[in-house]
Amino acid sequence: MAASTAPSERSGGTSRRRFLIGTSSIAGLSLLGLPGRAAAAAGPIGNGAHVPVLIIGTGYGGSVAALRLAQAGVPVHMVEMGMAWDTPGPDGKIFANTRTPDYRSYWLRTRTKQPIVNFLGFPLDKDVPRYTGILDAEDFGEILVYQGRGVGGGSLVNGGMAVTPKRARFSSVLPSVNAAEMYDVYYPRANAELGVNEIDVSWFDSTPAYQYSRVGRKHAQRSNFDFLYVPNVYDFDYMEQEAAGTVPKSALAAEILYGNNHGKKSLQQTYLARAKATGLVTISALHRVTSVSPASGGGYTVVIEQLDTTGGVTATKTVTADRVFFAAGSVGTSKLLVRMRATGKLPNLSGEVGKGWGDNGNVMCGRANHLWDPTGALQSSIPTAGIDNWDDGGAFAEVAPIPTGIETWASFYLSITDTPHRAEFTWNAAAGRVELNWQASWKQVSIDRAKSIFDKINRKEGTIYRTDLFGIYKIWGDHLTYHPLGGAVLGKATDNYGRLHGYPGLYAIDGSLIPGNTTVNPFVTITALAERNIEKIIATDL
Ligand code: FAE
Repeated sequence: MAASTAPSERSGGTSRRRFLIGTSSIAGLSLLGLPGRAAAAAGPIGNGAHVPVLIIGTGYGGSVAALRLAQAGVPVHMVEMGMAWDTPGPDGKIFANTRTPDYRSYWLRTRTKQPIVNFLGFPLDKDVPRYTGILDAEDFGEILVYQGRGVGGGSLVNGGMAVTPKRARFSSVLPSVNAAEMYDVYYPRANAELGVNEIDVSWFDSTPAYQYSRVGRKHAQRSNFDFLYVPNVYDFDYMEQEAAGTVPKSALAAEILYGNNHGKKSLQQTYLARAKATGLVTISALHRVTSVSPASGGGYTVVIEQLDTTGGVTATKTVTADRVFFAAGSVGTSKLLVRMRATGKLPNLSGEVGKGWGDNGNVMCGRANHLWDPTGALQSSIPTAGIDNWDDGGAFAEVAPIPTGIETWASFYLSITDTPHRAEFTWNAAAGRVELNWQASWKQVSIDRAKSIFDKINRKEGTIYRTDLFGIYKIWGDHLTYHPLGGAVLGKATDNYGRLHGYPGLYAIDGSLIPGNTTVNPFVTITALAERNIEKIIATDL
């Protein structure tokens, strides 16, 4: 019922930490006998290279690891299968608009795969040239898993909703992790580094761009649900300037799913910028790790394919690394580890590898409002409102935009739900690929939980569900997830800090550690957990 800010605790407390890191950085450099900032070689990794630390992937987990290792004086090489996303296309922009997807929008597809497939009976997808674009809609048969591809991982494409879960719920997700430490130290640190900020409620109340959220708030409150203003990494001061017409528009020009050209603090602007500024971090973009195995002289042999923008392999490189961090995301890390175990490259990995995968209970739906209740032609693409019915109905719903540029009279929601179902990645030797045994029917639990909110709102408002967004007469967007989690679960496939059982020097440090659900949007938790784990690893392993 009450309107409140989401429970994120972001007190400072980082200055002493920065000092300590600064000190250990100097110590680390002299221990390693390295010439400081000149230590990292420029350019993509070369065949035959030997690096102290190789990080697979440049999303949240990988970026945290890179920054903290570099600050401790350890040179780091990051390998990213997607593009660098630092060069404008022919239209002068780096990223494509959601209203006009083009070659930049999808990872190696010849046709877009938009989360909302239909609008007013018309299919939305269209042909695009095959390209190493920014959004991957990876198809596992019974579920489509959306992921960001490029330097910055999911931070390039996501909604920026930066939610710290309620403390009471955290321990049900990760019982082996000291919650007091997380909420006193690592969540505040993650929020500060990510640049999380909150919307000015008086502006929220007055701007046309959030009329859709105000309608969402009104309907939630009239049905006695808890309504939250959700923090975000999009700079709300910038957004206010967009509304005033003084800066180039991004959130107010429907940019989000295929990247934001302005305003959003993706990892490129935060962790990765700071990591690169140490001079000790190098990134090879359009490089995909295909194999990790113990090297005869110690450390690990890593095989990497260099890609061109059509996905073709232009070179295969073999390098050695003393330590390897798997930060390829829940799906990327799980696929690599499962394949390495099954094909004898890393046969001693735990039987738990591949297990505990979940979709964070994602399910989408739209509601059709009355004609006197418009949601606005101008909709900020950055969601900043949520409805919390977790304790009573097992659902947390974000009030999401449909930034079509026309009035739709639709309210749109992405719900995160409490679902018991967990899938497993396995190796199909005959097909030569990793498969996921998720079943489409498992989404019924998520639908039922989401209905705990929207059936009630519909009853109260005298409204109905939209049936045109996910097909013809299909209410629920239950074919996808934006929030893959698990596959190398903390305390199961790894120890309590992400060290992979069976192989000293191999770590998982991304969403694969989290067992399938975070009760809210996941990236703040992924970041905070990575902060916790890398601190321990630097202190004890390096
Ligand atoms: P991730 O960010 O996925 O990074 C993994 C990186 O590894 C990627 O860049 C891959 O390209 C790369 N990679 C994979 N395999 C390889 C390989 N073999 N070799 C080299 N590189 C590889 O992992 N979360 C929120 O909290 N709030 C939101 O508002 C939100 N909205 C979202 C909207 C969309 C459309 C999507 C797709 C996701 C959204 N998420 C949101 C989820 C969030 O972005 C996701 O949980 C994190 O990005 C996961 O972080 P990781 O570090 O696990």
